[in-house]
Amino acid sequence: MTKDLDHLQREALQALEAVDDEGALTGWRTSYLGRKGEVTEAVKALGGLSPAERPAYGRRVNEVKQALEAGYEARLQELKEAGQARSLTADAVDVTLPGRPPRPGRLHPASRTLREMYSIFGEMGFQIYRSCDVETDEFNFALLNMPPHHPARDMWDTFYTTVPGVILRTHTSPGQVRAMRAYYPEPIRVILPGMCYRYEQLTARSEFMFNQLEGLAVGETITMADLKGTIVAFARRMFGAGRQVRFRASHFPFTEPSAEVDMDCVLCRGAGCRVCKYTGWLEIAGAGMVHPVVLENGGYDPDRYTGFAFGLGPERVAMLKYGIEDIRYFWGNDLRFLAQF
Ligand code: FA5
Repeated sequence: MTKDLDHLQREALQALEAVDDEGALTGWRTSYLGRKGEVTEAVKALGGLSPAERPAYGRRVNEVKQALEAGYEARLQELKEAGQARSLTADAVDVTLPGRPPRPGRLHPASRTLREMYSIFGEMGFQIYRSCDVETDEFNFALLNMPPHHPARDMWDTFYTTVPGVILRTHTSPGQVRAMRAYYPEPIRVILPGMCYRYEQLTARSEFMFNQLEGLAVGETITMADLKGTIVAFARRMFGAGRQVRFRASHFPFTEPSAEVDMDCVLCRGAGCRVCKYTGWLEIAGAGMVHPVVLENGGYDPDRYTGFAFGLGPERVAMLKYGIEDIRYFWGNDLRFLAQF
């Protein structure tokens, strides 16, 4: 009997040497050490032996079982190591190859223009005041001297939310009252940038969403001359020294007097061309002296304080600066356009 066990051990260990992958190793284990495997059967045979034969046979069959189990573990380890070594050579990375350069992002032309405007106004002492994109009817219209049914509201129709009286702002001007209430009774010199939304016919010059940059100065000695000086300095810093700026009488319910600000055409320098519709001038902003009613709504006594305000369109400024023909490129998300900046 023990001779058979010697034979079994020799044969199993020889077979183990020939095993060269983990699948075959599992098969080997089943046929020798599995529930119906040869070693298991040999252990079961113990029951049929005489009491005299049992101790020697039992000891030997245990030795065989342990030798095979140890052989199995050792082979498994060898196969795993060989597999790892193979994949290290097959999947090797050549670390000396040049890397793929990451493509850095860039600023959107509107953000770029806004930042340029921040730095110009920043040098003139203006701080940035961030107001809300989602506004109330009260701030967007009523506090700016446009009570319900005021005809000027038609010019600035907008998007409405499902909450009555809550709208997307049509201009950055509601931020004037918010800034005044935040700064009162200090003098104010702020710019208010951000998105505005309008129910608007889309054209090459008009979008339904666009940025504005509002300027607001309030103090005890502010005059129209300060407004003109500020806008002229901005135009010359943004578009080059020697730019001509003119103020054309206009009307906004929240400024008195009000003006549209024009700059001589960047293309023809005032001679007249297609871009300026042969007038020689391009409109860059709405502006004026803050209306006494608005000063009062912001908490400032209009008998003591005065202020100026203006509203610039950064996309329109960028169109002039970079010669962009159609404002719809800005939010069309076409990389061929955006990658040029
Ligand atoms: C206003 O929105 C006033 N709140 C401006 C103002 C501020 C006047 C402070 C007085 C004092 P207006 O609707 O003209 O005015 O817009 C101002 C600027 O925003 C325009 O000159 C233009 O540059 C830009 N803008 C207006 N509508 C659009 C549009 N649909 N698409 C792109 N830019 C626009």
